[in-house]
Amino acid sequence: MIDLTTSVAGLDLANPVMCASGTFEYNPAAPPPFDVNRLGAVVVKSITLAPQSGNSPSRLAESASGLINSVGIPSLGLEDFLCHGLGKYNGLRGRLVVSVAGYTPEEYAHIVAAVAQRPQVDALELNFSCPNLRSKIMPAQDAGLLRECMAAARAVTTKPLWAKLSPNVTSIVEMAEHAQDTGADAVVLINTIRATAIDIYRHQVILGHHTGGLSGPAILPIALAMVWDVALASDIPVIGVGGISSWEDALMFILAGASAVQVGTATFRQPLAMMHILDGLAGHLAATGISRLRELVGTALASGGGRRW
Ligand code: RRO
Repeated sequence: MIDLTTSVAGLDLANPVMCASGTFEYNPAAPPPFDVNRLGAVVVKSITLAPQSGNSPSRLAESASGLINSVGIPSLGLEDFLCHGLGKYNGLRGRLVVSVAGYTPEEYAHIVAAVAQRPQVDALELNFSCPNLRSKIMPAQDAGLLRECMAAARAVTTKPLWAKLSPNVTSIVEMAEHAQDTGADAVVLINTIRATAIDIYRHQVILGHHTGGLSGPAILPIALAMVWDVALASDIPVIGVGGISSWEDALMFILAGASAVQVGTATFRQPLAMMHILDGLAGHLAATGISRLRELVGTALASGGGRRW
């Protein structure tokens, strides 16, 4: 019997595979071509306090093995989410994680307090790292602001809080420690990497916001190194995300210390990617005679010689 269960800071998941925020919209009126209840968790696109329309087009540009987005969190706002958006997930049997984005510590506290009260919400992912917002500085790039936002959210709920961090920092380990210090139960590593693209015929930058965030296979080794660094240096649970498109990719993150993984850009190319990853992980365990996936979490860390920081 293959056991794919895992847990993230005490929150049990049926398996380690979840969708990355903003890359998979669940709508029971137009269901996806797979059983959503097979996912370890569904992570909802970030919601903001006030409605906002997102960035002007173009919002997407392709690059080698990657996708650059500058979507800018189109959001109907907190009230709409609570009245209409959240209800779409009522039929789900798996875990539900709501991603939250704010512009100030007070906004994080306000949204988290309201969303966390809802019984169907199992955890909140605090998006501190969207590269496409109007604010000049994101919390994930400013230790003081990160600490304020994290502490403000922590003060209003006992539900699990996952801090999603940015790769665009000098030390991901230090930022993860700031998040843990101020109340994060887990860190989600990584958000997209700041990037851009130029239209060579128009001599213009392609994205309406000028720059965006790079995702997809191009960023996998970078994300993996950050998961590895944080897992080696600290005991905060890590959720790995960045370019995962196969079960082998997912397994690398798990061996590097991720308790669970998120799949984003791969779903755009292959809508069944998450199911293939799930099946592939189960097949690998069966083939290698390992019955429990959680036994594999972090097992490659020993080859790194233990703690380095
Ligand atoms: O909406 C976006 O532009 C966006 C978000 Br919230 C995020 O967290 N990461 C990203 O690459 N794009």
